[in-house]
Amino acid sequence: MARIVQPAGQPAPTNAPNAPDAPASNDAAGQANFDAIIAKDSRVEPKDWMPEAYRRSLVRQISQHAHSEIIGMQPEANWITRAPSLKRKSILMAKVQDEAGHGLYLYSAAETLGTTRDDMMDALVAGKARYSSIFNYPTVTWADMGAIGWMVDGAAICNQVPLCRASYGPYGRAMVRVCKEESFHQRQGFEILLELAHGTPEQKAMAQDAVNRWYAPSLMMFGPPDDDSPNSKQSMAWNIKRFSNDELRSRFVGMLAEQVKVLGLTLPDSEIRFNEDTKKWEYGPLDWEEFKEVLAGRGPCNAQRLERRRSAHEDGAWVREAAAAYHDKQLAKQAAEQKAAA
Ligand code: BYC
Repeated sequence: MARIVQPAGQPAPTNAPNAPDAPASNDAAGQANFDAIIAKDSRVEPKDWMPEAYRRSLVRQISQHAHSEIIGMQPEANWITRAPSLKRKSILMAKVQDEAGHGLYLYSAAETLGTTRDDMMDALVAGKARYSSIFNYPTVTWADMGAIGWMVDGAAICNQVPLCRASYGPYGRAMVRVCKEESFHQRQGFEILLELAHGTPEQKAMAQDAVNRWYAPSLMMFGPPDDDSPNSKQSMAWNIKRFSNDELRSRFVGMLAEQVKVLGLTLPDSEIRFNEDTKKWEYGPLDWEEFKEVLAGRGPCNAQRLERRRSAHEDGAWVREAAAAYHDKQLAKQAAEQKAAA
């Protein structure tokens, strides 16, 4: 097993068994320690030795997750200036701001694995990083804010509550706070739809249309079917993922099937049923070709989302430069003070 070497600028803590100058013989002890942590269903922390494949897989998943939160701000930000009341506007602004916060917790969690935020951001703006397929669909009416909250944040909760128990400590802990906030997001979306569904016939039709459009893409958020999910098996063996993509999707359908009755709306799938034998919710076929197209960058809004992210990144260059200049100034001040005191 190759020894993990921290990238430049990210020195491993000196007590880390995988610090660059640790002897290679630590690999066997590190692996044994790692295996014991996983077997006990305990937590791996940044200073612990971990297999490189585990580290890579976590960076893959956590960075994609962070990018999803940041790109996910765009479809809803589209409606901030057009929200139907001051109250709705302030709620939506707070929600979009929360998503930025989620991105920051997650980038920080990924940084503990030795990757830098700059590298992750460069990969995103270069179009080399994944983010959730769902954010490549347009938000065409106000009801889409309801459908996103109810279905997209609802799917996120189903997927992320088990991630609170992910074996990697910083990821699991970030998820706890994220899930609390997603619960609020989900309820505000449900409430938007509830109000529209009990409004005028036009408002009810708008709510139904949004549910119809967001239903299938929100089911696809859980990833490809299990047979077509190359990462699931290993991620589950490492206690990162706790349930398979199809298992979580089925639970989510069950949640929607009950809640949609309260809304007085319907789901655009006549095949939804609870199978008493398997005790699982079943649903009609999803268009996995469409999913692949979106992942390949050819979804309805992929180009627009990336372009917007790129220009926001460029527009923010002066902030990063100012922060770096301030940091350098503080270091110089500290050095001068130390010199004077010596
Ligand atoms: N979209 O082997 P699989 C939010 C990729 S934001 C794009 O099953 P895995 C919110 C997958 O990455 C919350 N790509 O993978 C924000 C893999 O490609 P790579 C978003 C997808 O990792 C703002 C390949 O397909 N949530 O809530 O075992 C406003 C094969 O898949 C997708 C997260 O990010 C997809 N839908 O399982 C409102 C959750 N699905 O990496 C709301 C964290 C799959 O091999 N992530 N792929 O190149 C996860 O839980 C898991 O990574 C997944 C996929 C379940 C998504």
